[in-house]
Amino acid sequence: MELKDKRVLVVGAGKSGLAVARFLTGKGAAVVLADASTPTYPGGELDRLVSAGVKLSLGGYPEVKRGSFDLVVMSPGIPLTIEPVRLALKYGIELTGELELAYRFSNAPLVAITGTNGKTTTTTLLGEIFKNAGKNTLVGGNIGTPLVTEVERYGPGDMIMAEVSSFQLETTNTFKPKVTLILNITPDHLDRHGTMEEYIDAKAKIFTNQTQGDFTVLNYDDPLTAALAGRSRARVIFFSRRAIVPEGVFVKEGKIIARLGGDEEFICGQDEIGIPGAHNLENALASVAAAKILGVATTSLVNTLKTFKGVAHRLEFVAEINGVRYINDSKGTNPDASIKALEAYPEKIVLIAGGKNKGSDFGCFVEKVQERARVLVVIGQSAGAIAEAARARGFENILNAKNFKEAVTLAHQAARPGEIVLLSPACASWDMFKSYEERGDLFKKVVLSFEKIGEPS
Ligand code: UMA
Repeated sequence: MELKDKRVLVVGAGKSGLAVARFLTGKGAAVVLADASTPTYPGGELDRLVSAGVKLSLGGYPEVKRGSFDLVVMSPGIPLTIEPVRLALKYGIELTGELELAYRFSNAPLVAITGTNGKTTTTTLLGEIFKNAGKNTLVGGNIGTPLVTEVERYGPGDMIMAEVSSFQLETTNTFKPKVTLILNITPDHLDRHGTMEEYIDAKAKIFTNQTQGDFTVLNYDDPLTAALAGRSRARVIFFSRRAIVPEGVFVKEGKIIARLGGDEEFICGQDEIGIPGAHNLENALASVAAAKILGVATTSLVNTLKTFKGVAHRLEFVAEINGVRYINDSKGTNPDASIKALEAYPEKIVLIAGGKNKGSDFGCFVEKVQERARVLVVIGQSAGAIAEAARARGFENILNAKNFKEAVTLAHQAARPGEIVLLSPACASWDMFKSYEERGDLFKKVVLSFEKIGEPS
């Protein structure tokens, strides 16, 4: 892809847009970086880009006219319904995203991981599996490090583990990973995608360009995911914790078995996996499939499965204070993720939930709340909707918090020894925070302040 002297409009001056602007400038393109608002970066990132020749259009997009740009690169969080996209399509200007751009400059075999839930854990686990197997491995994508920043440092003997979101997949067209994984598909981001069909179609773009020499790893137990098998031209490998699949990775009498290409191999016991919960067993099975497909030695693989303890903000243990365990699951940003978090613990739970609603239905979520929680603390834009759904099912022990710190304090005061205080909001953080990381970090900070003084501050 020739970028020298190309006139490129980069839309969105967040993590993705800044990385793309930097990359394109390095390739000699003439870049305009645009954003609907006026983001500020105390570290001077925008000033550095301007010094490197990038033109800024903040607080609004520039007008896209016929012939005004050669390429438009979208940030994943920006819907494709905005005016610059409409005009780019009208005038035949190429439209792409950071993931596609990074792919075109990549030389290492790529494993792409998507799914409504579990993608960050699985991407991190796979990164550890390949690193511990001696491979120079890039871990990036939706997980936080834009791939475009690093991709050129990795060659054919290395590996790339890419967490990819439906937003990123929407703007791909030649993206063709060696191995793709779809972990599960449940309703999420419907405010952006409109319907489940469109959300599924965006996810399925992960394997659109794969051919016979490639692999598509799918969750056999999840009907919407398993149904995609017929749409991939790659070799489909299933993973399942419930059924014995003809080809793939499954659990038989508590043992994880990989049955691939006619060979059957015992990997390890399911209770040897270091991360808790049924959903994490699925993440581990998917990882075993990808690792075995790409030739990782079983001893090394098992060693990582045993020692890997999970990622921050995903069922992350924070502290135990007066017999109450505090768990940070700020990455529970949709109802299904939070249902899985509620299922991961046998103890009674004081749950903190709420945030920006993405068009989700809270019906199944509040059923699980009723089953597993004793107290529900609601916060944010969707506090009313969650409380109403819970009351409609007869759950009355609901506390309303004015702000996030108050929510954590109320949960702390309500919890009894032997219980769990769980932050798993079932919603995005964007009504109160910049990111789920910021939300989880504040949760940890407030909890740790209780530990220090014994009482809420
Ligand atoms: N903006 C506009 N117009 C709009 C909306 C936003 O100009 O209509 C601007 C905002 O003012 C802001 C910028 O766009 O300055 C933000 O762009 P972005 O939302 O694409 O966010 P980035 O900071 O670039 O981060 C993105 C991903 N964010 C989203 O997809 C929402 C990050 O995933 C990813 O880590 C990063 O690129 C690097 O690849 C986060 C995420 O929440 C973790 N992902 C969603 C999820 O996991 O559910 C999909």
